[in-house]
Amino acid sequence: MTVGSYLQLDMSTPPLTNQPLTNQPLTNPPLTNPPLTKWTVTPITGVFGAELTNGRLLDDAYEAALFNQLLVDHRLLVLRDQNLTHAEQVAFAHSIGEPTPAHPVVPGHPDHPEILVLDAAQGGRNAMWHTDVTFMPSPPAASILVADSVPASGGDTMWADTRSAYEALAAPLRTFVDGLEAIHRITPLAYWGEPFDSALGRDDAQQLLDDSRKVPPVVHPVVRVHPVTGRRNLFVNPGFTSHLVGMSRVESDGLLQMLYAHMTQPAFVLRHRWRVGDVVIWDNRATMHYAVDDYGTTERRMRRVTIRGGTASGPGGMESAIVADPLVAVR
Ligand SMILES: O=C(O)CCC(=O)C(=O)O
Ligand SMILES: [Fe+2]
Repeated sequence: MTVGSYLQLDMSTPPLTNQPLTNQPLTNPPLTNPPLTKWTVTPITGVFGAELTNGRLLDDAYEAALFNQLLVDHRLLVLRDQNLTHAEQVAFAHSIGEPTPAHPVVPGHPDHPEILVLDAAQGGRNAMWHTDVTFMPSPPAASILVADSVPASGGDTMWADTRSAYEALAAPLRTFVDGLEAIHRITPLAYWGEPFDSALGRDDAQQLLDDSRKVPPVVHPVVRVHPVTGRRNLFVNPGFTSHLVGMSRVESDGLLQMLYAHMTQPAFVLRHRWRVGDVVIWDNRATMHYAVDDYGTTERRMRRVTIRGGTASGPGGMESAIVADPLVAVR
């Protein structure tokens, strides 16, 4: 029997209803037909995320196809006590897909070019809701984050399930957002000619402006159809989405703020309390995340590897693309 023969791939999109959240179909059910695996799969919230226990990544019984299935089913997987070395993190990334270089503009680890080191002492704090690298036409499909040093308290990371958020929108809003397109930029503030946020120092502001000149803007559908599950999710994020196409700034900012407030409601969010040796892997196509910055100058060091992904497809067939004209939204 091959691995694939017992994978339960749900390609169907269930009819969308507009019921209160508590009446929504359970999107994170315990697996009713457990695959033949060593993993014990424990859902984390009522809508997404699962902890895998009772196994080690990359050991003899590890099955990449099964792992990928669990990842798209649950959107986020937590594995404690893995203590992966840098080389093992990269090897694991190869087992589930093709690792990308660490980042389009930030240099990777000197010995492991796929690894992005996020050291709080070096400014590696990501206290902003974002989906990784959506300023590129083909953002990563998944991210693999390992904790090397964590504060005794604080320094948690939060993830939001953008699929459940989409499915819980009122029906007329789902129809409305299905047809929208959004511009994403490495430095969203720079689009409007205002890279100089008052919270930034001069060097950081200069860096933002330089980055924005190196990486052209891209357009993505606001609603993404997941390439594996066929389910729809919201695909805008405050970190990199600068504006909606064809709208005034008031319209675009107002709509995006409403979507962000909706997406970050506690019912769609989980919060991970890190221990050294943890690995968290997320489906970067259907989630966004936020690293809580509540630990002052305490040491916190993480390392990330991203898995190559494809362009996003919208419900009407719109595909992500580089934007030749950065004034695309000016009417
Ligand atoms: O430091 C964290 O918890 C998350 C950092 C982050 O945004 C990422 O790894 O993509
Ligand atoms: Fe991130």
